[in-house]
Amino acid sequence: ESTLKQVLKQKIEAFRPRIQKLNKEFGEVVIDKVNIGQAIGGARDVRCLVTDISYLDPQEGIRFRGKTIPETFEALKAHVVPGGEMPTVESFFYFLLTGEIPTKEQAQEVFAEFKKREALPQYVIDVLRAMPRDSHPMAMFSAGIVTMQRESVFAKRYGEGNLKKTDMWDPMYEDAMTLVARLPVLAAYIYRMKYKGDTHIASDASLDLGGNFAKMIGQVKPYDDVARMYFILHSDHESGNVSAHTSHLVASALSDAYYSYSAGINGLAGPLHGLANQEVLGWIQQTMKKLNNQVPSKEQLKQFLWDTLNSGQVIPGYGHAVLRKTDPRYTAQNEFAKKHLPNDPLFQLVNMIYEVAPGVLTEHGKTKNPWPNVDAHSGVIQWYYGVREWDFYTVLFGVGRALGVLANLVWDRGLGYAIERPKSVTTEMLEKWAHEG
Ligand code: FAM
Repeated sequence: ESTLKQVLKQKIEAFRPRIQKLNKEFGEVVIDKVNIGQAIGGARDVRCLVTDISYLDPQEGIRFRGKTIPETFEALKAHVVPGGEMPTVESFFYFLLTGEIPTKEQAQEVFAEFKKREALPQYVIDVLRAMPRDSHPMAMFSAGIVTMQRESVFAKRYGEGNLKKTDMWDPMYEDAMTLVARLPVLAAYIYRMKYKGDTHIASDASLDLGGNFAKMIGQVKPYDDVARMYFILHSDHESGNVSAHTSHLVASALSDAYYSYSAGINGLAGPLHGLANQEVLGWIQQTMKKLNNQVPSKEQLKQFLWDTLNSGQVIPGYGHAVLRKTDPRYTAQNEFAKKHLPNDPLFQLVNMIYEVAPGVLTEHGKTKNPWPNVDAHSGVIQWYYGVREWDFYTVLFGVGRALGVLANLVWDRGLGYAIERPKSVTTEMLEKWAHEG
């Protein structure tokens, strides 16, 4: 049994009494109240989910296991790949799951586990090939994931009829490890099949998850670091976002990781969520095209922003349901780009949008947050390195998001979280309560 699994077992067992105590002794303590606006408005800000993997502060952004993004990178310094600047996804996943920084040996074990599990079954390839080649890569990604459900260790063990609730995290962990290991291979297969003439590059047994992904899609250094950075930055954003929440909801019915994460991917595919990064690039390119590929002046840019808003569209990459400041995931990418592609015209345009859009959005007066989110930046770095098939960008997000979602699902099972079942009311009831004040 791997060290990671042993550490997890001990951590989950030590943690469980805290949840049981809260539930039994303090279950009646009120932590929020809900108003009509929230019932109509997507349950915004209602505190009704629990996760210890990450926490999103409206002002400072995400913390993974209590650490900000710069603190996370600093803490994982020993796991930076030689010659690079980003830590391995393997070490980060260990950290997300356990809250502990792994030793070199522990990260090496995760690496070996992934290698053992990563091979994409032929039947997945057959399913992908049966889909029309112009299917959106997110539809292919989701289908590929759900197709592998037949291998779920959780579903099998549950079906055997003697799986104790307190042991459920174990097969969930097994499925999570297999999925995380296979997703980069699945994503790379889709990429090469759809966009690179159906030519494929074999997985390299010597490379870590990020480095191997870069190689399999046909990229060279420093794109391996771009891949590691993307997967880590996109991993988790607490529990209420659409992809994480959907996965948690589906898993709460004791559906396995394959069903749950495929569902989460379907939510990530929406333009208000993960698809925004593809839309940002589309919007930027459209803007450049109108100016014969010249970088616009600030005045011209301002006009384009207003044109977009006036036509009833949102400015993609700006605004957030929880954040109220610039997303530190944007900042981390910005720092990387400053170092590696300072003179890239699209990068310069992204910076110019950052100077102009918050003012325009503030004047427009609708959004609660005029600042950029993660998606305002991601496409531009991909484009620079030659990953120009922007349909594919959300798949990259999906490979990364699995790290957080699956860590959460393992803990959901470990702590025995209940099937989700919020209560709905009718409009007539709302009107009655509105009338009564
Ligand atoms: N451009 C124009 N209008 C915007 C806007 C933007 N970027 N962001 C919010 N608004 C509008 C919003 O549509 C709403 O208008 P209505 O009252 O007419 O419906 C109003 O401002 C209030 O919205 P809010 O409370 O500030 O935001 P929400 O919590 O409802 O929605 C987002 C949050 C992210 C869906 C929204 O800001 C948005 O549509 N942004 C653009 C798309 C995007 O970048 N999504 C990616 C989010 C990202 F972090 C991710 O999931 N990867």
